[in-house]
Amino acid sequence: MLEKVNNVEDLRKLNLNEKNILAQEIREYILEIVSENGGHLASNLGIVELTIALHSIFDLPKDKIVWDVGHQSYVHKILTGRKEQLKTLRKLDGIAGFPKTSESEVDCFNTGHSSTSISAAMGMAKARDIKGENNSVIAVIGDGALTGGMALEALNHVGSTKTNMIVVLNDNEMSISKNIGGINMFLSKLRARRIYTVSNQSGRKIIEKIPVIGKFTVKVIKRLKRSLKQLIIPKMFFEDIGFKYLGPIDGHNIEDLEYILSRAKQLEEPVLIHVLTKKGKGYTPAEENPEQFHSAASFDIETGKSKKEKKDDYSAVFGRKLVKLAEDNNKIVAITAAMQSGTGLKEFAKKYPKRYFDVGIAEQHALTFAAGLAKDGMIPFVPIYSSFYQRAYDQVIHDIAIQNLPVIMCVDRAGIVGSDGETHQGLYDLAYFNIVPNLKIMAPKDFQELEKMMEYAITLKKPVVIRYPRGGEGEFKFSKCSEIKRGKAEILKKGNDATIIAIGQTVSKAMEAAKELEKEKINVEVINARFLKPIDKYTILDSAFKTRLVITIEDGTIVGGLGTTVKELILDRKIKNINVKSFAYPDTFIKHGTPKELEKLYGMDVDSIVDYIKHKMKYKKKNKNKEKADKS
Ligand SMILES: Cc1ncc(C[n+]2csc(CCOP(=O)(O)OP(=O)(O)O)c2C)c(N)n1
Repeated sequence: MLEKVNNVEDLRKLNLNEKNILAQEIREYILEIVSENGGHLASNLGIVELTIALHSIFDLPKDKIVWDVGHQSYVHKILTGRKEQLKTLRKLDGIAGFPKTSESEVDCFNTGHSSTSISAAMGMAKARDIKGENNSVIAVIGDGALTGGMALEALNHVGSTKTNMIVVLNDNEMSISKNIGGINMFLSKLRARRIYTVSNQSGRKIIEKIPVIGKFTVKVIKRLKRSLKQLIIPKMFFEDIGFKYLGPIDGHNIEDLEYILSRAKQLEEPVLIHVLTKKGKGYTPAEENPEQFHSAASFDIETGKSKKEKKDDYSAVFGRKLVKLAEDNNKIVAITAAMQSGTGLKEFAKKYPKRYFDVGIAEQHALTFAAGLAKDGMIPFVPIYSSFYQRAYDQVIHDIAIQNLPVIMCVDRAGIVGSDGETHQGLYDLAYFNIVPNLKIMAPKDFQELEKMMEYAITLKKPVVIRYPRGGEGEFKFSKCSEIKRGKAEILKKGNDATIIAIGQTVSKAMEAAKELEKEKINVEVINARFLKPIDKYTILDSAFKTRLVITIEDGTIVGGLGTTVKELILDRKIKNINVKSFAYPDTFIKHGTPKELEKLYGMDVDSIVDYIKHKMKYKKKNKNKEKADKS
């Protein structure tokens, strides 16, 4: 069936039975691709029938579907002309793992971060109304994403303004791990209701057809139903805030889905369709372990086992160290925004359930909650991915930094993350935290230094940022780690020809480059900055005076981070004849690809650094010889 279906027109020619066969074939196809390329498997397996039904009822691009997070859009891509291209999923220059307006006109909005769909869809619905057009707008959002404040803010707005749009709530009871919180408790009450079926719908249609008495009967039944609902379910939250609630409905029954979607299409008010699905549907390992298959690296289809050798990574080191620190210090608490395993907190959660908090996909709340804990004597560690820290920027400034509260903000997945692409690259945290007063910003060169920084952060009793990358240590192995001192950099190698100042993971690159350059008799000084803030002015300026050629390296944006800070330092001192070159990512959004590919593409690999210094040294030598000749 999949062979015959290249686009929505082909899909619409199929009967129900054929659509069900197609659903199974799409599952197999996605499984094949994701087992090779890696990707968000479980969410896509769970949404196959719903996507088929959506495309059977709505006409894109006239109608708009906004996919929340967007990680579940593979089926949509298959059905909208990108079936073959999906084989390049998440590869450099291949199909993105999230909706991209640049990829197709039926991807009406770029997503990647959670809880944005209802706001964006509402904007499109209001724009339609202002323009006097007539199309449907649908937000497809998971129960996990519904825990994000922005989704609730949007529901609040849509319901009260009676905006004509549809919210499809894809409820699989899972965020990445088990969904949590009051909304989830409320949804479970709704789930407990009998599933909405076409049969009771058609019964209702028959009654509706009886003239006069039919209408009266419908009214009575409606009233009765409402009062029953109120008896069984304490509060119909969605209806109370202005939505028509339809559901719950079986999310793997295409017929029922098509029926309810076409009904919703006719209504001219906010509609919420509550769809129940199974995450990982159809692939046993993913059904049994949806968390592991939420986002998986390449794996063996038969066994479900990862093909990638499991190596230690920064998140795991962070998690283990936090457990140790918490043994001796009962003030330490840990907060996650729905990323328990990704941030290495599984063991902590098990060992210290009272001091562990999963707040849902709610980064803003996580940080202000941490501020409250810190204000009253606790020591909160808050590991959140760099790109998701963006969500909580004002909370960091307003609730933590201004009050100088000792919250330890651990910025995981800092730097290039790879295949998830531009929404997930952790390239901005150095720059956006750099301008916030009161913060101390550190980045470790290896695991050992991360542990030392965590210990040191506790002693500071001030707001601290520690940023570390996805995955493991760099190529260069450091034998020891000196004590961390406030605002002090670490000179790792002495030299006179050039100064390399690096921070975090890029320190390993600096040492590799230095080793390469030694072969050419170029002797560089390598400084591990350790702190971006406060920056170690003296160590940096001393070395700059000596070598007159300064290279900075950071896995962040070229604007506002280490490079900018070092350049300002040198300009402030009005030092002449010092060359400064910054290796950082350009002022643009960095697409998906492997970290290695992207490093090479943007000249951030060791070879590019070595080539630059070699070239500069030739120039420097020429100048020196000329100076000598002039003097003689
Ligand atoms: C702001 C933000 N925080 C965290 C994430 C990481 N994340 C991606 S998907 C996901 C869970 C989403 O659950 P749900 O919406 O129920 O979708 P499902 O995968 O279960 O279909 C999380 C926490 C994110 N994308 N954006």
